[in-house]
Amino acid sequence: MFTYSDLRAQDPAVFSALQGEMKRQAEGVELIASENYVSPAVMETMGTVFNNKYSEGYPGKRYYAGQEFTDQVETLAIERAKQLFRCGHANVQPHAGCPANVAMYFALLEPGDCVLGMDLSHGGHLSHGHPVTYLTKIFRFVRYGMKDIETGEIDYDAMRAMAKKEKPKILLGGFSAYPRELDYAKMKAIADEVGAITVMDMAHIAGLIAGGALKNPFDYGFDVVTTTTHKTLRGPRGGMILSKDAEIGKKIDKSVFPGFQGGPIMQMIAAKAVAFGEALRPEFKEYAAQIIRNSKHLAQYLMERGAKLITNGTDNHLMLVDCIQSWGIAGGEVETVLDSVGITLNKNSIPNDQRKPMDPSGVRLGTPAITTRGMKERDMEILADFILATIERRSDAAALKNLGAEVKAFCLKFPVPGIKA
Ligand code: DSN
Repeated sequence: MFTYSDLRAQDPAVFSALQGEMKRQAEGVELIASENYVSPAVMETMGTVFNNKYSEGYPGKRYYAGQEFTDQVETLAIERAKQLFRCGHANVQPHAGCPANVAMYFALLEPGDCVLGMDLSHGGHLSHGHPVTYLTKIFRFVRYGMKDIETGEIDYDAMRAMAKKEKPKILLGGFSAYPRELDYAKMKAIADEVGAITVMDMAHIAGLIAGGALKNPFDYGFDVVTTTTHKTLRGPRGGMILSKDAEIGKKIDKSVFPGFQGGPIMQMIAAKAVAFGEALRPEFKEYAAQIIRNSKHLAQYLMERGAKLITNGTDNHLMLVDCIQSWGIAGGEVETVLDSVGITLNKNSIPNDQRKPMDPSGVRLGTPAITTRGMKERDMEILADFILATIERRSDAAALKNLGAEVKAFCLKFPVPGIKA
């Protein structure tokens, strides 16, 4: 456990906010599908003197002197990432997932080139070419989506037709709100037909792939995989770009630095090495499998009690609930009332949503963080009962107060790593 004694003495205002956040995390349920709790060792590494070093370049080829130990930790992170995901090259310097995707596009495309990616309203991500991003000023994004929202099956025939018509240079997989698995073999075959590079943004499911609970796109011949390191992979906040071979890796490295970034954040790279070391251990396989068992159990339990889930279930760590169909209220209202009892999730658009993005019909929830705390299937039922009771009694202030106390008592049985309750 950390004492933060220097911070406490020097800056009471920041310490007080930190104390509040630690209490919030310990006493509440974290169901935001992209969040997790890192181990004390990863947390410790993020606060080390590696912060003090400038290390532009790559191990063995830096611009400044004094890189003996930064080279050691970056090499460890690279080698562990390659081993974890069975690929030939890893760049561990991207500061986050969006910068990783931007560097990837510029490494592989020329201005005006086309990318065929997942429909954003079917679960795709902003960095896959949402019109609000500057990416769309430079590259042309076209879309594939689900054939059937009831099953979540991707329309691979439409994907093939679109690929033949638009001749994309990249066929892009990946999502932040899609509860099913992609058929990488079919995607690779379509890409090969039109000469496209295959890229998977596995940010949400990296830990599930690392733990062997979901398929690895590299096993199906994918060329490049981008990711964040802090979601299911349970590492520090950051990004990473993996490639199947050193040839593509060279282009990626040039694009990350000096193309887009300056000095890498070395304490985070050291923490990535620690997190990847954890993910290589046998117990991480069990963690990944339990995330999915919890997710499927929670999904089933909620559906049996009237919740309408997009695709009627889940194959991964997340589920998307249509709140209008389930309970006759919008996602934002569900988010707010659950937050009031200590259950955190996020409002989310659903496919073909009739409502605006800031006031959508759905909520997204996921099990990576609660699984890290040690919750199992029976606990999913308790959580679902809290969720359903909170929504049902949303106008009853006294009931909400009692529910908040019950949620807190329940959570305190599952310590958050590194936080003393
Ligand atoms: N913010 C992340 C998520 O919640 O999925 C994606 O960028």
